[in-house]
Amino acid sequence: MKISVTIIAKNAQKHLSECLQSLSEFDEIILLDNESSDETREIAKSYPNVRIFSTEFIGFGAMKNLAISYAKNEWIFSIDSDEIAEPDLLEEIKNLKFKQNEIYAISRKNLYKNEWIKACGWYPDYVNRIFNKNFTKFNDNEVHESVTIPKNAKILRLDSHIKHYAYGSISQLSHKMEFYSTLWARNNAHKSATPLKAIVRSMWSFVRNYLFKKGFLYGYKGFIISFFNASGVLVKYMKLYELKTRENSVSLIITTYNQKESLRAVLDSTLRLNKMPSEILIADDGSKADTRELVESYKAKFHIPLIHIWHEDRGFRLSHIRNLAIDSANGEYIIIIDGDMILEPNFVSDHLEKAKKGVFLQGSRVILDEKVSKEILALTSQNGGNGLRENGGNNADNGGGSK
Ligand SMILES: Nc1nc2c(ncn2[C@@H]2O[C@H](COP(=O)(O)OP(=O)(O)O)[C@@H](O)[C@H]2O)c(=O)[nH]1
Ligand SMILES: [Mg+2]
Repeated sequence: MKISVTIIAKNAQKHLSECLQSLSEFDEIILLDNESSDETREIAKSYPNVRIFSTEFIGFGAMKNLAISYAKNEWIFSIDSDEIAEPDLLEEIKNLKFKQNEIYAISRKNLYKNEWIKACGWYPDYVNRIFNKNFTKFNDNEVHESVTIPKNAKILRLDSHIKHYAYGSISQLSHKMEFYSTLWARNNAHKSATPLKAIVRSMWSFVRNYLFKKGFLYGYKGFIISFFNASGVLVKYMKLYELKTRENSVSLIITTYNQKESLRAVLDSTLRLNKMPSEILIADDGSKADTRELVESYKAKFHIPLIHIWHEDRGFRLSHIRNLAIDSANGEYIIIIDGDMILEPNFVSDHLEKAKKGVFLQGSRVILDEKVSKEILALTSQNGGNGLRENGGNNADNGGGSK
């Protein structure tokens, strides 16, 4: 059959032979291996119609598209390594019309521990799997990927099935729940998430699958499947909620090198922030002991950790100490400033307002001349660290500060 089968696989030895065996009539099978450490590649090599490629994990959607890009035929049959094409499916595929705008959907028999589960929303479970690669492909979702449906597409449902070894154990259910919920939360930052929504949705998911979709007919298996489904819903929304409330995890990194007086002024300005970071790290490019003493003396003034990261003075090694500080930082969001930049009170809150995944935010600075700088530093040291309270306010009024 002049169709390219595409499979992405990771540690798929358990069902791969059966899978490939069921596909032996196809012209070629592209197997894209995602860093398997088991016998996946060896098994694949023993089938003459298989071509093996490799990738790291780049997301399920992107991996499926990468596999398609290696296919020599226009028509693609995308199947997973734990799925088996049933014999009558092959016959049905042979008789398809293969019009370019047609997408063929196949129903899956999903198995839990070798039992076909027809409840819990697991059946008929149509998935779009056969299509022309010049017409469509998968979306780039990291998880829960699907074939993009163009406007003029015609989706046709086939009568025969794919057998899917969906889950073989409770550990597998729980492991996948953990993996998929993390990916989902990372990819759905635009959605809203609150603890209440997480709880209500997950309870509804359980009731729907166990009662309305008749999970109870399958004894403990129906219960476990509904339970993990519901847990998945709870955990994915809660993970998203935690990501969204990441203002609790901002690391402010301040670089310094033997500039104790200005560092004091900078630390004073951080004490006046209207939104505190969750920690401050002083990235010290090898200052003498007096800087350490200054940092020590400030620790008690903060209710957040103030951490001194220091390496030996062996020349200008600012990038290195910055990287050390970034390595030690616990925050999800990192802000780096120099040890002579006095912050406006809204510095961190402004950042959080604009913070976006994949975006670097850059601020500008108001450069103070020597006279003003000296006055500020004199005030700071005179007042034992509190002298800048008013000056800082003036700076803010003038639109100054480093943001
Ligand atoms: N679980 C998992 N599967 C992967 C990964 N990379 C590739 N795969 C393959 O992706 C396909 C779908 O994975 P599977 O665990 O069966 O997910 P399901 O869609 O929940 O049934 C299978 O062919 C796997 O071998 C990975 O990092 N994790
Ligand atoms: Mg599977």
